Amino acid sequence: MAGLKLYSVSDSPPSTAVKMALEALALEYTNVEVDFAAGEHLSDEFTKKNPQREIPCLDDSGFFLSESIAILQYLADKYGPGHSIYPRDPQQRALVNHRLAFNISTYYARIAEYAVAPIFFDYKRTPDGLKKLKIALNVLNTILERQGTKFAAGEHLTLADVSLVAATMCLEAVEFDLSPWPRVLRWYGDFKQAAPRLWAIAEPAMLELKNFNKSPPDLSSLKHPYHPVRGSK
Ligand SMILES: N[C@@H](CCC(=O)N[C@@H](CS)C(=O)NCC(=O)O)C(=O)O
Repeated sequence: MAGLKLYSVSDSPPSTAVKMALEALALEYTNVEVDFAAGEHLSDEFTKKNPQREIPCLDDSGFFLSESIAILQYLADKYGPGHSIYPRDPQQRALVNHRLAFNISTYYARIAEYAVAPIFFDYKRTPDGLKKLKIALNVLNTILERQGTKFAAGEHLTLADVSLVAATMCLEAVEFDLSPWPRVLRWYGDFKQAAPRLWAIAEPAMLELKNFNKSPPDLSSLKHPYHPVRGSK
């Protein structure tokens, strides 16, 4: 089908990052909500689109792409060349790419393990997980402090902020106290103020996660290949 189609889940942080980038780049797209609880992303049909069996997945007229970072970069390169969201200057772009790599390898990875996975699956929030998360927060706080800029990779909002905010909203959802990381707290608040249209996309996802954190969804009929499902036999 012609045009952009996004396979996403409404409370998914990486899906939220892609939706924010689509909005920032003023791109029209068709959203396809994937039924995670029913394991739609594990189906043979979805596996043909994304062998990783993960959400989000972009379909650009038959060109399929997963991994939110790759999707953000592709959208900006193809549909927003010259847009300040993904600067062309090699060093500025390298800083954006660094923040994106840091997010996927470390920051969101630790948030996902500590804050998000225990909402949905039979995992506990452990002291080790907390220690690793705090180290990642220390790093982001230090980057922001040393750089002294409003946004994560400089004075302009970039893909780095979009991706890192989608991760940080999970901490807000689980009511994690960010006050020991004042630069992170300030940057997160600044983003909400500076980009209300983007935050209007993230906030409902954050609130959905917040509700699920208080009252976890019933995934007991999901036969998950690797996550321990709560309440399953
Ligand atoms: N690195 C991937 C992570 C994607 C991801 O973890 N998506 C979750 C939903 S938020 C998922 O599809 N998980 C598959 C599963 O738990 O079965 C990205 O940034 O897009």
